[in-house]
Parts: sequence; C-alpha cells; structure tokens
Amino acid sequence: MAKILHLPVVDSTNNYMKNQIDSLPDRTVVWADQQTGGKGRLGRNWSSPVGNLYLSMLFRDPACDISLFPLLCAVAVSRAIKSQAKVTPLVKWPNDLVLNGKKICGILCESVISNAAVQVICGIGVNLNLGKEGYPPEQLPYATSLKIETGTEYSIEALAQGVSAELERIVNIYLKKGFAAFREEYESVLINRGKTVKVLYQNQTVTATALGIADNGNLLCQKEDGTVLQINSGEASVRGLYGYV
Ligand code: BT5
Repeated sequence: MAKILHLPVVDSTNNYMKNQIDSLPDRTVVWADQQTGGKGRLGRNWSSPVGNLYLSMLFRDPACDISLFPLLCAVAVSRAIKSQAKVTPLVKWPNDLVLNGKKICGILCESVISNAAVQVICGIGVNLNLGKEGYPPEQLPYATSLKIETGTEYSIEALAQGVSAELERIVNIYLKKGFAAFREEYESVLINRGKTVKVLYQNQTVTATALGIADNGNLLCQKEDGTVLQINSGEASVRGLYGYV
C-alpha cells in the first residue's frame, strides 16, 4: 500500500512532490486540504480552497508511455467516485471528469527527470464539498462539485484513499497489459464519443466527429472528408461545438 502524506496547506501538491522527488518512495501519495498555487495544464490555475481533494501520486521510472497517465487517472477517479457517491462521472478526453455537463475533476500529470530516470507525478483535483458560491459563473462557468450535483457531503480522506488505491491497481495492470486493458471502460464513459468536436491541434482548429480511443490513448476523430485523425493527448484540447462538452 502506498505511503500517504497529508498536509493542511501547500502551494501545489505536484510542486511539493517535485521539490522532494529524490527522497520520496515510489507510489507516495500527498494530499492537501488547500493549495495556494494550484496548477492546471499549460500554466492555467486550479481553484483550490478548503473543501475539495487535491492529491498527487508518484510513479518512479514506470517503463511505459507516460502520455497515458492522465487517462489512467481518469479511470481511477471515475471508479472511486462511483463507489463513494453512487454517480458515474463521464470523461471529457483526455483528462476532465464531467457530471451533468460540468467539470468536477481535473488531472495534471507531469514528468520529471531525476537520476537519469523519468518520474511521473499524477496530480488530481476533485471538487467535493463546495456549494455554488465556490464556482462563480463569471470565473468558473463550467465547474461544479459532487455536493452541488448530489446534495451530499463526502469524506475527503476516504476519497483520497479510494483514488490512490484504484490508481495503484490500475497502473499495475497497465504496466503488464497496456492501455488496451482499459480502453473499453474508458470509451464507455467518454462524453465526446459520437459528438462533433472542435480540436485545437498544432495551432489549428479542426472540426471532426470523435469516434473513440485507440489502444495508445489517442482520440480518433473523423473529419467531414472522411479522413481519420489520431490526436495525441499531449498536444490537443477538445471542446464541444457549442461549449465545454
Ligand atoms: C486541469 O487543468 O484540469 C488540471 C487540474 C489539476 C489540479 C490538481 S490538484 C492536485 C495537483 N496539484 C496541482 O497544482 N494541480 C493538480 P486544465 O485542463 O488546464 O483546466 C484548468 C481550467 O479549469 C482553468 O483555466 C479554469 O477554467 C478551470 N478550473 C480552475 N479551477 C477549477 C476547479 N476547481 N474546478 C473546475 N474547473 C476549474
């Protein structure tokens, strides 16, 4: 079982891990009540007041394609939420979890080279116990929390344990069998599937229909002229034609 550290406050659980990377054992988990500098992808912010889950888990030198980690995290969080809140969030490829059309979880996986090996830090933020006042529409129009959607409060610690145990289990299977072992499960909750999406890809916007996921985690999209594109999660973001999903 992974070692789990709990901090009352930190700038970012991902940064905390990066700063201590050489002294933390494989599969260490750190979670915090609050982040003062929570990070999203591409330099964006992650709103991180008290009441939500902010967690990072370290995988030391996993001999695999690290671009799949956001997808593995999405499966882990989706399972943990389903087991504790009895609702099934959908996945907006590659790394958002969505409930009733709004974002309840964001994932930021970062790789760090240390001692000539690639270490992967999986950062996960889940909106749990904040009410509507936590997500002002003028700032976070696409955000929601499990409490808003289900009317119940949840134990942050229990979800931290559930997410880390699932993620460890999933990564162990992935290391033996590859992403193919999770492709079907991922596709079954893929909100983009069959929808027309706008893909921001290599500085271009392409409109296409999302078909599904390849065994390597790429999003398969078909353009109007029939051409099928494989989009790598590291280089693209996807929006619905008329909004967030
Ligand atoms: C993400 O980025 O969704 C990745 C978020 C990862 C957060 C975790 S918390 C633990 C670990 N430590 C960190 O410092 N980070 C990780 P991205 O796809 O770039 O989405 C960021 C965008 O989501 C922002 O620009 C806002 O529009 C929106 N956003 C910010 N805070 C939000 C929140 N709490 N809930 C929903 N949406 C939010």
